[in-house]
Amino acid sequence: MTDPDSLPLAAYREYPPEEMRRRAADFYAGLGRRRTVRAFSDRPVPRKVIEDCLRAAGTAPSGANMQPWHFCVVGDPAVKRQIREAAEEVERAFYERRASEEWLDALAPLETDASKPFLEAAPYLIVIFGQRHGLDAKGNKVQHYYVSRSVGIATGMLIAAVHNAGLVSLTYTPSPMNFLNEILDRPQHERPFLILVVGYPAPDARVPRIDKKPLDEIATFI
Ligand code: IYR
Repeated sequence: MTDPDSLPLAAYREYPPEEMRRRAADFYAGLGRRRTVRAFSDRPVPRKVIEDCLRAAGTAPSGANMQPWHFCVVGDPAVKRQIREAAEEVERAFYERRASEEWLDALAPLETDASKPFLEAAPYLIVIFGQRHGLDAKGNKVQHYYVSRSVGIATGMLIAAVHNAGLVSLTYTPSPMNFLNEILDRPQHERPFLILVVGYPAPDARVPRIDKKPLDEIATFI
């Protein structure tokens, strides 16, 4: 029996093998140019671009299609400043006390420290929350499934969308992140997942000399 609520797969497009190979290679070449950037310009970015990148992220697959995410887009300079101040406090504790020597050694090539000027310079901070449960129209809890996987997938798609638009991003995770619920007035059943800092790179932006593992190190064909 055909499910009466199902639809034909109208949007699917098959490409001839040669075109498929070219598209896969071109997509890799494009994503391969993405770099995480920590020095942002304060040049404004059209809000419509951010909206479409968020719409792209919102197409992500999720457990039982619950779409257990919320994207809080911070453009207000006063709120960005609040986030910077709270984050730098958390980071000072991290760099001075909480981080192990091993962790600090692993971070050394990135040349990070507790100072986070990008949180005020960048035009947009997209604070991504995962919702442990949903709420229906009557305020009853709706179970969510595979929340961290779902939010991780949506975040990956957002990063790719931002890159595709010609902007740069930084995946930023102060720890702990619960100060974001207070500043952004998000309910306790939403957990901050990460802050995606988005904008143009500073004209003098530099990136660490790091590389990605080759295919034979990251994949096994059986
Ligand atoms: N949140 C800190 C430390 C940090 C941790 C990891 I794992 C990184 O990949 C980079 C930084 C900071 O942003 O400085």
